[in-house]
Amino acid sequence: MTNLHLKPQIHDLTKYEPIRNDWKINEISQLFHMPLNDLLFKAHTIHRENFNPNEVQTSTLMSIKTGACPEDCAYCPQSGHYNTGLSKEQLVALDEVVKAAKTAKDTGATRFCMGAAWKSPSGKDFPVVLEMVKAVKDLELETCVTLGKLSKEQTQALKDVGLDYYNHNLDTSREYYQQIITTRTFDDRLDTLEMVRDAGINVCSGGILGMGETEKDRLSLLQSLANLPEHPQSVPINQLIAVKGTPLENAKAITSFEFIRMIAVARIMMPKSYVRLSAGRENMSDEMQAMCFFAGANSIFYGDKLLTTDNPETDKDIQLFSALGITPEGGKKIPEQTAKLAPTKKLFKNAAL
Ligand code: SAM
Ligand code: DTB
Ligand code: SF4
Repeated sequence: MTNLHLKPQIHDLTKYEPIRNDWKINEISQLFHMPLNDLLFKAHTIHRENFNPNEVQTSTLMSIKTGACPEDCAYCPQSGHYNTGLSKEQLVALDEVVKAAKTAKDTGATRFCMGAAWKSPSGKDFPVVLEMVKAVKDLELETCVTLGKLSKEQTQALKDVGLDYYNHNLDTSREYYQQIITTRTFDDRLDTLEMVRDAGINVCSGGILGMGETEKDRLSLLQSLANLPEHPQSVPINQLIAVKGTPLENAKAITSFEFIRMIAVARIMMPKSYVRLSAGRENMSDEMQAMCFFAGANSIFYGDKLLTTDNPETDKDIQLFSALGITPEGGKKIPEQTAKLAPTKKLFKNAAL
């Protein structure tokens, strides 16, 4: 006798999945459309095989050069093509970066990511960025930079100073790319990713959901990421922050279940990558974030600011971690004085008994 409730069989959902770089769009679509409980169970099982499910990696962002970017990315408040009220700034000073990195470390972050609103780094500013990477590494933090398109020499110079990660997102599908950005191509992005990978720097590459793309575009983005010669070590999944003044200010938001499904599918397709719940957490409930962690997200941007927009306050994230029994990866205890945790702690003391 068949029991319909047991279909698909539990062993189908817990089947060992090898690392693959040949995903077909119809397979990805089948995953995406599984009953939610089956999809979550499969993603979580794979997550547990590869990671401690109660640890989340924490990265803090800093904008080291803000605004007036020559690129026309339709989502970006920093593009010089749109009026979003941001003023053009110069590269920040090295000591400001060191100060912010120290604060990030003291608050419990393990990686410090520096972002610049450039098409590509200039000859004048690039050596200063190398100094920044060295200085942040000296604080025993992991380093990440996102500077736009790189030359081969610049990539090697970043490797030589010990850069750990380079962030360079594909952002959307190849098919939808030109609707979002006209000042560069999808292939330009792949070229830089190839150089970074070949130089032996860890790749951080992901995208944005909620830019008016179709479901097929979303699945195609995951396909492009997972079918790279190596899975990116880190995969940031951003929910669009619809910033006033950008062409996407009125874009239709992705639903929470679609977003959670995307996280689960990313986890299944790239089992050993860190999947980062990135921009957009300000608009997510605690419960939605908890479901994303269950579905396999295991990294966040941590700190009150992303680059130019707001992120949940540090204390709020500490409370969320506490409520979920999650600890920041790296074994570092978040310092007590940064955590105004009294109510949550009390709640937990009672609940544990
Ligand atoms: N200029 C570099 C580049 O584009 O690679 C680095 C900085 S850029 C701001 C880094 C990433 O931030 C983008 O690739 C995009 O995924 C994300 N981003 C920018 N604006 C966003 C927004 N409004 N909502 C969500 N993510 C956004
Ligand atoms: C990524 O994927 N998201 C981050 C980081 N990489 C550089 C940036 C999010 C930016 C959100 C808009 C802003 O704060 O300007
Ligand atoms: Fe410039 Fe990066 Fe913003 Fe595009 S996403 S406008 S490249 S800062």
